[in-house]
Amino acid sequence: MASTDNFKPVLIVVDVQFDFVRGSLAVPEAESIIDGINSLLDSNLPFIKKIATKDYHPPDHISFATTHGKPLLSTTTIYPPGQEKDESKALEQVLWPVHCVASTPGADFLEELHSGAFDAVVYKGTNREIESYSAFHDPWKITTTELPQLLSANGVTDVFMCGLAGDYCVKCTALDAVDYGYKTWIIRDAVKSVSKSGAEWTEMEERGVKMTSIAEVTDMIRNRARGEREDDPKEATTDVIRRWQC
Ligand code: VGL
Ligand code: ZN
Repeated sequence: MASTDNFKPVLIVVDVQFDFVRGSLAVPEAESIIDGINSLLDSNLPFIKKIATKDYHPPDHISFATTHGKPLLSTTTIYPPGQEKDESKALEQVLWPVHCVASTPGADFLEELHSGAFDAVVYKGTNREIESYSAFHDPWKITTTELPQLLSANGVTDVFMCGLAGDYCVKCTALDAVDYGYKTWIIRDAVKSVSKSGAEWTEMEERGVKMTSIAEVTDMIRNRARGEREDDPKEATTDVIRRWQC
């Protein structure tokens, strides 16, 4: 029996940029996930959109240690701009090396990434005073990217995510995707984290994010998309089905 569910999956490839792979904030083992991500981008899996995100900072961004004259990986307390006295809005910010500065090579997609496959690129962290790990909005919801609109306008049901870093931008984007009501999946063998602790996977699973793998997602998306087509009498021609079998 063909399935009757509505299934409109998107792929979000988070921050596969030079600085996070071989640059100033290289994530351990990031090189090892590039081929897998390219295989997802190359496959003619019926994602309705393939979206990239880019961390894209001004040179004196609030998340940079140099901006505060403090040691790398120390922390500082940040507040929404103009609300520096509001302790209820205080957040602890890790101070990073300068990375992904807008219009510099460090912010470019990794050269080997098959970036021609992307339908859209979402930029985040572009405001000097505001950090945003999530590709949806900053933690205070002062700024929002075009991602929420992009997903809702396309009737997306499921968000499949891979990229860098599992414990920062991938995690925050996944948790927001859940909050926006999307069924959210992490393609586990296509993500690497800054820290080795692994706490991010438990945190995400506790919040409703599902874990999957490149192999599993490939099967799931082919089968469910085919089921959708078989339900639709107008489309259930041999040609269409053959096309969806890849
Ligand atoms: C990220 C640290 C700082 C990320 C971005 O993409 O996960 N991590 N800025
Ligand atoms: Zn950043």
